[in-house]
Amino acid sequence: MQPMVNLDALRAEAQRVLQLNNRGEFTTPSPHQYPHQWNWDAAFIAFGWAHFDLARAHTEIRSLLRAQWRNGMVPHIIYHHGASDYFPPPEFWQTQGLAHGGDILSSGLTQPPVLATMVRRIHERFPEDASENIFLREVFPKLVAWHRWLHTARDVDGTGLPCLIHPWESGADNSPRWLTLLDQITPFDLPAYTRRDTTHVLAEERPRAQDYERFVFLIDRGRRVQWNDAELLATHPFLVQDVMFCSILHRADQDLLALAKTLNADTREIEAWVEKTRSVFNTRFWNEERGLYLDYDARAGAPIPVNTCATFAPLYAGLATNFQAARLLRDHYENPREYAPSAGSKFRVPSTAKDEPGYAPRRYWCGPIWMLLNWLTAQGLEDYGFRAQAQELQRQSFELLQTHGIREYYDPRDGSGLGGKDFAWTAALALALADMNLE
Ligand code: 9WN
Repeated sequence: MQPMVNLDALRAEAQRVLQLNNRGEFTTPSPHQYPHQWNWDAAFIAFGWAHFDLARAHTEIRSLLRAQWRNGMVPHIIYHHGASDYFPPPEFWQTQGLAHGGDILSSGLTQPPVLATMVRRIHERFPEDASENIFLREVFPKLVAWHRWLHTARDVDGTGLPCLIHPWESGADNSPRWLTLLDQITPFDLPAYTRRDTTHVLAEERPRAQDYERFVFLIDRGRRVQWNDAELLATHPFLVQDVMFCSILHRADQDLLALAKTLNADTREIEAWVEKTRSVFNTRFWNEERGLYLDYDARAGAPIPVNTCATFAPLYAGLATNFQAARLLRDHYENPREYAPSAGSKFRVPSTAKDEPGYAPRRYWCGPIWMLLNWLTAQGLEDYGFRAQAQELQRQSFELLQTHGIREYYDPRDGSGLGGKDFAWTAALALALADMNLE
């Protein structure tokens, strides 16, 4: 028997978790493990706040954008209250005093740009609200500046598809799609450091020691060139184009375009980004032989042959043809060896295909289910007319949330909760999933 979903109770629980993590001007992802503000978490969290308190949603986004760099980048960690027991501490990044940097302590990396999409969704909830309209005018140019930086400063090959310089920029830190590349890197001159994450969460649910070493090594390479984008594109040992990041950016570009129209702003530059991505995306990422999307190692000039849940993100972006969508569904999403439930593995969507050698059902981005990925996949399924599948994914997500709590991620085998507890973006995504009217 499937448990009944009590949406009112789920919404109340989501609100409790947001309030628990509320630090006034920003919201922590979880009470202890992540005591700062994270970029894409904040975007979802702001959308979550908009269900109860529009002004609080505005505050969340204003806090995030106050940390925007002068070159347009919106950083991935913002240390509003200075150092904590989180590693890396603010000074580790060496981002202070950079001419192209920001005025608030931050990391030197960015994260997937879901913000414009969430700003549009918030606007659609309150189209006539005076404070919302002032807010929209204020943030719109900042969003454009960030997207411009992504499409230009991080463009290595004229495609306008941004390159990532660290797995943390993908948000899917230790996904096996990145581990294949990290394993080829031999760190040198590694600075001394102490991990803190495993004091909060079991080591077997977190990245391995060798992955962390490479995360630190890549930060060190970035700070040695003062986070100069041209130098990073030319010499950095990790340079990738990520299917999911580019899909999120493409959907956000389309949302930015809609916002530009609402504001009667010039649309030409944004339209050009949308058209350019449309013209290059499938050539760069689609693998006809396997019938899925693969990330691209821009340093080596080769696809990364690892099958992860990022392959469904082009549905969310509207970038797959109907034929590609049908293949993704038939050969992968519905395939019990990869993403569909199978004996001993009840829930969707595992973040890595179950038959990949790097699949590990309890280790962070190597297999566990993330609400963000479920929401993004459900959106894509709905947009392409796979309504029954979207509905089933929504139902399974509610079951996970209701039975196992608002956790950071979940084991696809039995649904047990993993990583941090009372997780703020999971709460926000529960609200987003509840908004999807799939009945
Ligand atoms: C490093 C906050 C963030 C998420 C990322 C997730 C994790 C940080 C970490 O937590 O990353 O940025 O220390 O592991 O991978 O997606 O934004 O929730």
